[in-house]
Amino acid sequence: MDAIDKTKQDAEKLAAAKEAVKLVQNDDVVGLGTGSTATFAIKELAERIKKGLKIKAAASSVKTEELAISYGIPILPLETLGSINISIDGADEFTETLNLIKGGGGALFREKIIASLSKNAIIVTDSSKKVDKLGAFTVPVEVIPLALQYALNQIEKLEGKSVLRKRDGKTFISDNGNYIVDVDFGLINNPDKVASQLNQIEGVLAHGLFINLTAKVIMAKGDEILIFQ
Ligand code: ABF
Repeated sequence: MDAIDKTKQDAEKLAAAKEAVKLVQNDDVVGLGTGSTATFAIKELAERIKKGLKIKAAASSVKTEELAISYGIPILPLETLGSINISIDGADEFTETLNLIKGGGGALFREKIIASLSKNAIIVTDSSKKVDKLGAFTVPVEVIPLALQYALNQIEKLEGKSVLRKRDGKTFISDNGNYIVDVDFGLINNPDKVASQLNQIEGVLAHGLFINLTAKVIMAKGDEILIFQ
């Protein structure tokens, strides 16, 4: 992952977000991601709505829902949706094969539901997120509280080093009332295998390995827009 300064990184996030929002069409149901890059996209979408675009949206977190409502974007309850036309979300890492790590913001479960429902799941990133192999960023795993110790034991058997996520000194609680465990697997040679091993642990609601869920990554690098699909 290349280190880039924050101003440059924000300019790239905005450029990628703008490019993605161009793909939204009238009457689409749009899945809204979480995080700073997705926030740029939500603001851009709000601008297009002001100019007459008609859409409805589904939010991947309470924070995103509040933001969207503050911009007057109509929100549909996720549980009522059988499909989503297009979703726009960020990522913590991605590879050219369109595998991702997501969940740094703790919204991985709803983000995964939105990506799974989406006919066109678009990821928007700055140039720091592209990696040859996933795993420098730890894999977030959302665990139902009463299964915590069991899940930690099982993750240890997979040779993952777990850290229970804290925020401001307190245990972080997801929008769904669960814990997030950040797991260091080192660089991951076989993300498919790790994803399916994590899926088999009782009490794991979701993990941040997004495999075969992405249609396109739009990455800005300086003044360039690069598309991976
Ligand atoms: C969400 O926000 C997450 O899945 C990912 O963890 C994070 C990326 O944040 P940012 O766009 O702020 O880098 O998309």
